[in-house]
Amino acid sequence: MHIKEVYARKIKDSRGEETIEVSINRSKASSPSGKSKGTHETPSYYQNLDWNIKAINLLKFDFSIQEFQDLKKVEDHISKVCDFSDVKSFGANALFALESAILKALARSKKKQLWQIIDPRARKIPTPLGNAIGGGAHSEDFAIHPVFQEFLLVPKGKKFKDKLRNMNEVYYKLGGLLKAKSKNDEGAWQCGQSEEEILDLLSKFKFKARIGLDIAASSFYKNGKYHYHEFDLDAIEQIKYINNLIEKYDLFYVEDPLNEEDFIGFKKIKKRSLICGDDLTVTHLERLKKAIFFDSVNAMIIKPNQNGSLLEVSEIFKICKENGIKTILSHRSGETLDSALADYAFGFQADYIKCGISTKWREVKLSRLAEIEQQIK
Ligand code: 2PG
Ligand code: MG
Repeated sequence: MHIKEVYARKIKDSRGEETIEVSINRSKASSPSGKSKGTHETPSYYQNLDWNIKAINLLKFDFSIQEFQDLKKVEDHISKVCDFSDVKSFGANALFALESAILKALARSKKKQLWQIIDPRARKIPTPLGNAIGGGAHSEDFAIHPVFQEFLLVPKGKKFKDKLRNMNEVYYKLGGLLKAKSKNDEGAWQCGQSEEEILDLLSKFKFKARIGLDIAASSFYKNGKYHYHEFDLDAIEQIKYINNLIEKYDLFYVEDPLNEEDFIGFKKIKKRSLICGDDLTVTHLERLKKAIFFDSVNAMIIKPNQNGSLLEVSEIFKICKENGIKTILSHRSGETLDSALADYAFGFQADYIKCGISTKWREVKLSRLAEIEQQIK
C-alpha cells in the first residue's frame, strides 16, 4: 500500500476537549486523552496539537507498507524528518493516531479486519473491565465523592456477550440502588457513598461480576500521606489498608494502589488479586522492566495513546506475556467514537479490555468486540 492521502485535523473528544484525528487514504483514526495522567507519561504532542497537525499534513511517504512491522519505516521516517532520537518525541497522541490510521488503511487495502493486521490467528476475546461507579479525579466534586477513581465490574459468563449482559445488568441495578443522578466522564455513576459502602453494595452482585478497583492512589498522595476524607495514611498503613480490602471484599483486580513512584511498596500488596500498574508503568517499556525487576505487579494497563508507537506497544505485550503479567488494554477518560481499541485488544490478545460500560464512546468498543466474537465463530 502506498500512503497517498494524509490529512490531520482537530476533533472533540467525549469531554468536549480537542484531540487529533488522522486520515490515511481516507481511513480515519483518532486519539483519546486522559485526565488522571501519570507523571511519567509521554507528552501527547510535540509542542502542541496545532504543531502536530501541521507536521502530519506536511509529511510525505515515498515507501510502501505491507505489514504491521513496516510501521518501523514510518517511525524512522518521522525521526529523520523531525531530527528526533526517539520517535515518541513526536507526541504520543499524534503518533498513535497516525499509526492507527495507517494500519486501518492497510487493512482496507487488503480487505482484512484491523485485528488481522496485528495477528490473523487471534482467537481469545478479552474480558471487559467496566467502570461502574466513579470517584477521584474523574468526578466533578471531589469533596463528596469517594477518593478511589473507579469501581470496576469484572463480569462472569462463558462468552463475551454473556459477560456484556451481566455487566450491563449490574451497572443499571447499581444506578438504581445508589439513586445516582449523574454519570462522570467515563459514564460511571457518581455518588456520595464512601469507598466501603460501595464495596459492600458491589459484594451483593458477586454471582454476576467480581470486583475491581482503580485506586489511582497518586491522585490523593501528598507529602508522604494518602489523604482520605476521614483519615490520612502513611505508606505502610496504606499497604495494610489495601491488603485488608483485598481480603474483606475478595477483590479480583486492584490498579495503582500506591503512589506512582513506589515500585518497592507494590511488591507488598497481596498478589492473590491482579495488582496492576497504570500510573506506575505508563505504557513504557523501561518502567515495565523496572516493575518486573522489583516484582511490583502481575498485571499492566496498556494505553496505546500513552506511548504512541504501536511497535513498542506490541513489544510490551510480548514482555508481559513472557513474564506472566496479565494485560489490560485501556481507553482514556476522554474518548472518541473510534472503535479501533477493540481490534487492538483482540489483535494483541489482551487478557482484558477496560473501555467503560455506558455512553456511546464506550459502547462502540464493546459492540465491536461482540461483532468480532460473531465473526470468528
Ligand atoms: C485510568 C484512566 C482511564 P485517564 O486512570 O485508568 O480510566 O484515566 O484516561 O483519565 O488517565
Ligand atoms: Mg488508572
